[in-house]
Amino acid sequence: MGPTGSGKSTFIFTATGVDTGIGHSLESCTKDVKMVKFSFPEVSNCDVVFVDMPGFDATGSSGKEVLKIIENWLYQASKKNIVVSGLLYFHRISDNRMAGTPLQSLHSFNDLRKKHGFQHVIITTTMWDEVDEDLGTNRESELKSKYWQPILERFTTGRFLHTRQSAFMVLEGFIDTANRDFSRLIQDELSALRQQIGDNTVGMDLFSKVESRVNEQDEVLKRLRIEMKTTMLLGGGTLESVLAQYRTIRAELALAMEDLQKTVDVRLGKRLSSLVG
Ligand SMILES: Nc1nc2c(ncn2[C@@H]2O[C@H](COP(=O)(O)OP(=O)(O)OP(=O)(O)O)[C@@H](O)[C@H]2O)c(=O)[nH]1
Ligand SMILES: [Mg+2]
Repeated sequence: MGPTGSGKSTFIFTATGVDTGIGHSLESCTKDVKMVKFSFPEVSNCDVVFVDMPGFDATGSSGKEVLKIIENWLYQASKKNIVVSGLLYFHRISDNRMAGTPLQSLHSFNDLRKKHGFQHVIITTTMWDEVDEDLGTNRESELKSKYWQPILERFTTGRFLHTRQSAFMVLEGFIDTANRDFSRLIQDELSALRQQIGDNTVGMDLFSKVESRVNEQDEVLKRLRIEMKTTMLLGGGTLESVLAQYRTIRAELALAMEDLQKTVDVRLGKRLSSLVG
């Protein structure tokens, strides 16, 4: 969320390659809520769904209309049990005043956040290529102490530098939390699977293979993420070899699951299935 033209759709395009509609004219571009599902095992073992919202101050619509569109989406999402893991709020670091639109937009965002009880906010600053870095850094500090801190209860900040790497760095906190939750759910599903097998000895042997491959895959994914970060920050690294290892384990896990399902009549949990899907 954020003011029109703050770079919301550009961020999604840069991270996923999916163009939800980037506006290059003076008119607001995104008019409706658009969702982009993104799957990238090197970063996360669960799908990330981006939701692109219209700008709070969209041209041709009143602020109230935009809020209604956003609120309606949030309401429908809660009815479908879609959990919003966090909110990205966009701000152009090139804005040289915090008055009018950027300020009103921040207040509207905060009202919405409070109303829906959202805790996790990442303020994402854009247009860093349009300002001198020192000037941008000073602005960022001033924004933190005078505007964001007094308005938002809890937030972190991230700089979007128009690159895919920087988009992932911005999302890191959300992705880490989602990965931890996902790993916990996988362990729950493994316990449920073990219970289904009961005292079937052959089944338990095959289950052990599935379990160890799942845990190996989890480990290799953690290493892959560290490699990704190192490669992004420093270049080089051994990303390719860890990636090859990940692919091998994934194929072995698929075979182990197939063997288990051929031998014992078990139902795999949604998340376990997604590990090889
Ligand atoms: N120079 C520069 N231009 C950017 C950056 N991010 C976005 N833009 C440009 O800003 C313009 C608006 O970007 P959008 O992504 O459409 O902005 P939006 O927030 O989705 O706008 P609405 O859909 O109207 O709410 C486009 O011309 C983008 O190419 C950035 O970091 N640097
Ligand atoms: Mg847009």
